[in-house]
Amino acid sequence: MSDFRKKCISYERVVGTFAAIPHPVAIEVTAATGLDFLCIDAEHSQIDRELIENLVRASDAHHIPALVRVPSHASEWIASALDAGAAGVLVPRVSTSAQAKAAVMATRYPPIGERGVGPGRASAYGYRIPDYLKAANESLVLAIQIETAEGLANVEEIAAVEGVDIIFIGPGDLSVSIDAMGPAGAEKLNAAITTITNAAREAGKAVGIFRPSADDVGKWAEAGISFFMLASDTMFLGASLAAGVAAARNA
Ligand code: 3PY
Repeated sequence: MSDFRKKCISYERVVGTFAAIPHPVAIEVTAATGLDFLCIDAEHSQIDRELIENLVRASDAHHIPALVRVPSHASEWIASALDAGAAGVLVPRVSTSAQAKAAVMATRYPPIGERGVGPGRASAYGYRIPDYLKAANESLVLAIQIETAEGLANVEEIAAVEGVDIIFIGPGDLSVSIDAMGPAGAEKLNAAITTITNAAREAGKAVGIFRPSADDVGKWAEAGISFFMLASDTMFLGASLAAGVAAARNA
């Protein structure tokens, strides 16, 4: 099993960020910061399949596991990200156990799933297929994202699906879906996050969450969350430049 999956499924705290800038230079900068992983965001960016492979390559050069948030549930996207050498996938908008099972099927080789065998970068373009087939089910991380009212209602059945490693909470979409946006919705949103966390931990799954900053990571860690996606490269770039500009103007 990869060290990264071992850490994830044993509830060790891991901290990463979304990589949304479509260039390997941004991956090199991000990968050198001491984080545990990064997640190439192909859902909310202009990153395409060919670029995913180059971004994974850049992350590998720094020995940082690169997950890919695929833009859809399509097995072709999951296969392509994994064949490119991603350490795992984050599948967004999973609202039913059937969708969670389909993600497992696409991510795991038989006998657990039905991922197709291809001579991609992950298996040294076919030279190491037997080794890769043996290692992949044990080493690849499957995170699925709960971020809808339907997903919240079905969380127990979703969390029970075998082959899923991490239940990842998307608070932004969830707050929109359950009508809990802004400060007025904070209590309702926090209750939903707690419900998902408790259901997932009850089912033996690790829990992840997106946080725009580290401000309340300690609080959510105490509640049982261990996988933290801290903002994104674009958010950090904007925030730190804005702070620097403001400081320079006032110096
Ligand atoms: C959310 O907060 O909804 C997310 O998907 C985080 O990217």
